[in-house]
Amino acid sequence: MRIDVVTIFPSFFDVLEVSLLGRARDRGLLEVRVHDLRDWAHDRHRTVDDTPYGGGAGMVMKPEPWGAALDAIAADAGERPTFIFPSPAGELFTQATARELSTASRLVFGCGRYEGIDERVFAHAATLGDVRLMSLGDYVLNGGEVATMAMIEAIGRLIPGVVGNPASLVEESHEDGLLEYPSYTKPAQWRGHEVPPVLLSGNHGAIAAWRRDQQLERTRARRPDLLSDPSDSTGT
Ligand code: 6GU
Repeated sequence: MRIDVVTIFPSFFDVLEVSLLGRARDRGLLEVRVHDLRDWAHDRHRTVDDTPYGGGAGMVMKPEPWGAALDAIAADAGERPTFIFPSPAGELFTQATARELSTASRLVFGCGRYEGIDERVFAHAATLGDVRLMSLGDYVLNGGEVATMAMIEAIGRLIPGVVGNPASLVEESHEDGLLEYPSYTKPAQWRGHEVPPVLLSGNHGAIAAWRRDQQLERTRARRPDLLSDPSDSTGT
């Protein structure tokens, strides 16, 4: 997979080098290229924002640098990429979204700042590829950079070969629509807290039943919204 990121803060993405995804890149599974939006701003001050038509607070990102950046990246792709614009006004990014996007060959993340990007940029991007506005949840970040990092990590670790043990991907939170069961390791007694005895029993059937029970109990307590979703696949 090839991922391009357009941002006014390219150095934000330097940490990708040192993470799990750095190794994915070294193995040729994932390439991330980060571009400075200001490289496509051609006035003396490399301006990327302006005041909003209709008035209001804050600044809006100008369409021209975005248009030039997306044109150049789409031309280089040689196929129609999927453009992802992080936005608190987007559709919710979930594990299912990450799975779907992990099969794409070209993703382009457009990181907005200020009060947003001129709306016409999304219409133009739609002439070059698929466009998705994606939100991480119901809270507001200052810009798309942190959200893009989170989405790249969620998507990248689902590319076959990126995570060493594929079984660890199957058993984790959200893959089966439930929260993950609790985990323990040695010692069996620690500061007066003990490991649930069933896990020391060697009875694999009882362990599997206990873990499923814990998943349901935690999900009911912490995320009842996951159980009431009629589209869930858990049969609960
Ligand atoms: Cl994707 N972007 C911004 N700016 N804020 C957010 C978000 C995204 N998701 C939740 N809050």
